[in-house]
Amino acid sequence: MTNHCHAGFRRSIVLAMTDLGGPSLPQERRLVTAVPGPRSAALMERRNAVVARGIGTTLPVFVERAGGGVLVDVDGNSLIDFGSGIAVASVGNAADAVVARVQEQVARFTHTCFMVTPYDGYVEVCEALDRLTPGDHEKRSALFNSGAEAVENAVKIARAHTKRQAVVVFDHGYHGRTNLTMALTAKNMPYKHSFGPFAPEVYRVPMSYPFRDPAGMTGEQAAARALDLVEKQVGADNVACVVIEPIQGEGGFVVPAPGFLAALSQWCTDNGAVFVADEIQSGFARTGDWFACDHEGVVPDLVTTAKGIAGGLPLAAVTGRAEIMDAPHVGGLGGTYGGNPVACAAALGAIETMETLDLCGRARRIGEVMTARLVELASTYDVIGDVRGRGAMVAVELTRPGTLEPDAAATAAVAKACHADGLVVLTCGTHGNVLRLLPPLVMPEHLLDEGLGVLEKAFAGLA
Ligand code: PLZ
Repeated sequence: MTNHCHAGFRRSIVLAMTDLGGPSLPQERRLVTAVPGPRSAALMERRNAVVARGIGTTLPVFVERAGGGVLVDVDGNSLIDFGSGIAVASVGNAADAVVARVQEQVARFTHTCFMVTPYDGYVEVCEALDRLTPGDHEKRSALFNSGAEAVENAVKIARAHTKRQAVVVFDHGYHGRTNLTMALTAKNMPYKHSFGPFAPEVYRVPMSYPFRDPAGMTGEQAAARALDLVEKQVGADNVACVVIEPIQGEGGFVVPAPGFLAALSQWCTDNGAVFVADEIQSGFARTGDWFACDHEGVVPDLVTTAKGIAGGLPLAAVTGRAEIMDAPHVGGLGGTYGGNPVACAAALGAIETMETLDLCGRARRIGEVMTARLVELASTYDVIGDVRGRGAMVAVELTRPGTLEPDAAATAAVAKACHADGLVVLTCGTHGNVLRLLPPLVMPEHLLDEGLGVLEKAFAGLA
């Protein structure tokens, strides 16, 4: 079953929008100084004097405006955005419907605390989550501020429901930077190093990673490899939940072999554990379906969402089976800002944009264009070991030619060359050897083509 989203399924009632996807910024790559330019460099100096060292910077370019497929910096350079602020600005920056709804809401009220005196925007977002997340069972949602907070709450809910403690996660998995989610996250540097001790009762097992697994290993076999360890080392009866990104994000855009997710989900059903899909990076039209789980018809018990849900405002959610979601006692879940009214207004604008512009369809088209070009690139440059992903969530993994040995240096060099040439690309992967492409789904096709051209030039420059 594939649950593609339907254009126009939800009509715009509140706002008269004539120009939904039409960003007013010129959609062009334009370099008028070196990148970074002098103004960005000066701001970077100010930044370094007051911002804690622990907060990193991928590209020391200060942004002044952004929209559609471009970021315009303080020196007047217009950069093509293949990052979307780490898969957040899927509807584009300052998308018309997001701006209009946020402006309307911010002028009426900015905060009451939903736990004190509620408001309808929160309810409307939960209704949308109910409708859009996989499965047509009865659902409930709870709203939070960040992805990590959503994952923490999914674990709380699963533990309250099952009255068990163990949490099963996967190699290369990423779930956040809070104490529990650091424990769930695989990679030490930079996320965990020196920040322990970490939360207990977290067990990591092998992921299905077709590029690195034994040739021909099926999804079912990879699931059996993982679940055998769970049964022997944890005990099925102790497992509260299995938490997995259906396509891994920070860990390297790892797409598991078909059947892997379904087998894990079935095991959870058979063993009374909760199957949690962390769709924080892969969700909300990014992969060409509303959620990555839709692609294989997998229906998780709980889904965590954030990032793309609210067009850039901080909002996150846990959505799932009513009987699981309602396990915690009244007052057991919450937070001062969770489901803030302005963030909810933004989410309603973002969801409306995704439906009106059929951004699922757009993500599939972007995926076709990117994948075709990258596969061609891989046939030219043997440092590209793998091209993978789905929809507008695509990556290349760089290895020493003919081996599985990660080539982080080449990856960093390509990213650096792209940045200097006006293309924002991000890297990821446990070994830092994956270039990931996450353009806004409203990226005009001529910019997509031009961005891929910049990437090709960067590979040519490696030789
Ligand atoms: N789960 C699948 O991708 C956030 C992290 C950036 P927050 N990924 C970007 C960084 O270096 O901090 C993410 C994710 C998945 C959870 C999270 C956490 O979401 O909103 O960053 O807390």
